[in-house]
Formats: sequence, C-alpha cells, structure tokens
Amino acid sequence: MYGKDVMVIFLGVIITLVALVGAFEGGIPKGMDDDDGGGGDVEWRVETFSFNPILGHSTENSQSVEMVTIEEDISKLTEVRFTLTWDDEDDAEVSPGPIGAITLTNRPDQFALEIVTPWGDSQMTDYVYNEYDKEGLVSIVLPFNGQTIEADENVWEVVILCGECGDQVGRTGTYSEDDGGNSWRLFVEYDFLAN
Ligand SMILES: [Ca+2]
Ligand SMILES: [Ca+2]
Repeated sequence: MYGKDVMVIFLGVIITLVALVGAFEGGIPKGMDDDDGGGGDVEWRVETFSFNPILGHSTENSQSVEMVTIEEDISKLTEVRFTLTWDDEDDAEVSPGPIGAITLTNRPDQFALEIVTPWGDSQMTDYVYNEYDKEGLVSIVLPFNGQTIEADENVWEVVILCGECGDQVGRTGTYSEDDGGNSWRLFVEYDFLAN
C-alpha cells in the first residue's frame, strides 16, 4: 500500500516536470534561436511599430495606390497589418424646393483593400460597406515566422479600392443627391521580436 502511494507521487512529479519543460519550450517561437551566443537563454518579446496614418480621398469606383516603404531591415518579423477605415459624411440637410428643409439619409459607401508584398504576392479583401452612420473597416493581416526582411526589398503596394458610394437619399426616395466618394485612413503596423 505504502509503496503504491510513493509510486503515484513519483509519477506525479515526473508528469509535472515534463509539463514544465514543455511550457518553457512553448514560450520560444518556432524557428527562433534560443541561444544568445553566450550560453544563456534569451527572452523574446513582441514589439509593434506603427506608421503615421496615411490619409486620402477616393472617388466612387476608383483605385488609388500607396507605396509603403520600411526603411530598415526588420529582423524577426512576425506580422504585418494593413487597416483601412472610413466614415461616410453626415446626413445632409437640404432645401430643394418650397417644402422647406429636409434631411437626407447618406447610404453607406463601399471599400476594399489589396496588398502586394515586396515579393509580388497579392491578397485582397471583399468590398465592404460601412454600417449606416458607423465607421467602415477592412484589413489584411500577413503572418510571418520570424524571418528577416531586408530594407532593399521592403516596398509594400497598398491598393485602396472605392466601390459604390451610396447617395444622400430623401425619405420617400424620390429626391437624392450624389455621394461622389469618401475620405479614408490607412494604418500600417508590423510586429517583430526583440530582446
Ligand atoms: Ca454614402
Ligand atoms: Ca461618402
């Protein structure tokens, strides 16, 4: 009886040790060198670099291109994110005739985003409408496995695609005013590992 209890405790200790070693190894990203060259372990942490937002305006059914250049080598890159947001103009108040002022409803606008990487791969979102009176958003997230990206091949092509821009429309739908486009904000960020 006593011997069996000792065996159970012994097995418990072994299982705990195996779990601890597994957890420790799990903290080091795949493909990362866990040696700093001096024989000690290196603790990696994720850092984020954010570009200043790029501001622009698109007309309905048009495309515009922004080239985003990262000026220095990025070592241990883990993710690059591109996010486009827009706010449709407020509902318009107009006085088109003798009936006095009426308020029009600004129907939502549509955008999509396409990224071409420095290596020529491309990825595109669907066209997305903002919800009425709310911010619209499309984004592309590109994961990386810690590789180094050289500064001389680090130009990212960002295509902002403006689709249909819903017009300012009166309550009965008989009167409307054209919504010819919209302004937008482009956010670019990347994550990398530092120690
Ligand atoms: Ca609109
Ligand atoms: Ca608009």
